[in-house]
Amino acid sequence: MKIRYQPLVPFDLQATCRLQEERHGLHPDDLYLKPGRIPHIWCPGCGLGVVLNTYINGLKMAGLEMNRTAVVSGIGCTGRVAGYLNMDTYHTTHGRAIPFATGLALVRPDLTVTVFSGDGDLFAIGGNHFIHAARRNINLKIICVNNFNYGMTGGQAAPTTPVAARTTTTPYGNYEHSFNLPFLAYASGAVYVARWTTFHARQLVTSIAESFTRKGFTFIEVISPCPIGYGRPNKLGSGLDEMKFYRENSLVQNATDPREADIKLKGKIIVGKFIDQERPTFDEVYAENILKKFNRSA
Ligand SMILES: Cc1ncc(C[n+]2csc(CCOP(=O)(O)OP(=O)(O)O)c2C)c(N)n1
Ligand code: SF4
Ligand SMILES: [Mg+2]
Repeated sequence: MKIRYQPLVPFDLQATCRLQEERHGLHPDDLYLKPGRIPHIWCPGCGLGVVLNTYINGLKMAGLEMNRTAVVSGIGCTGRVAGYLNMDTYHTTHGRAIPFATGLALVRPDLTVTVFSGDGDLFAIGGNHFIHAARRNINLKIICVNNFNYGMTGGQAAPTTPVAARTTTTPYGNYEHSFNLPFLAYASGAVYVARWTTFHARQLVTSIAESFTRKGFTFIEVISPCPIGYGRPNKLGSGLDEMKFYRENSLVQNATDPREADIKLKGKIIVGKFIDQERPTFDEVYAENILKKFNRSA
């Protein structure tokens, strides 16, 4: 293939559209990104670029067509992924990604619907939607980027902020117990539960690809650096320092009982695939128990 190098001017829509029409860009993954949207808004050292890249590679590994997939996000730095991916994406209101995605997944069971959002969006304002979608086993692939705070709005405490961690709203330390997200997902009914950090990019790609092949509600937590909102008040250094911390302090323990996976400030982080089980999905139960009565199929 002939590669023509053409420097991209930020937000040069025409140049990126041309590259796309030619079906090549400066990087093969450009095809997965909406023309003209790069550079992104994320801070230097933020982990979100890694997570976006692993999602693209998860699609590739699973062999999923972009026109058979959709991404729904809420509001937050993480929620911005929806604006960058070149597929059907929906940037919904804060905390409402799961109900929006539920409707989409129910009317379009042929699509793989991913909910891509932050810890605050999915577990603070959106927490109620999360537990009920998991309980119903709606066919949704959830990727939650956990940076332990509300990054976008200035580093406030979230339900994931570890005990004693400092944030703008907990300047003397947070003394509310934080959610253990894999345990919460499992207890609510998720069929697939994994946790990785942005340091574990390869394992994360495999988990994302694997989750696409599972029927029902899957949950992947990605621990990700937020050097601005969380790293700075907790003296964790740069984004790269947070990656080094993950390398030195993560314990890969597949099949860990999720209740053992609590995270403590500067403590060890247990990562791995924790749960992989089958349970009838909402669509299956509905078809079997309701539609059948009216001689209708899903
Ligand atoms: C209804 C409503 N309440 C509050 C906000 C303000 N708000 C925007 S993003 C956000 C928190 C985002 O945190 P998180 O989901 O963890 O995403 P991050 O920025 O850390 O990736 C809040 C509180 C809003 N946009 N809408
Ligand atoms: S505030 Fe944090 S999460 Fe948001 S872009 Fe900056 S580093 Fe990333
Ligand atoms: Mg967050």
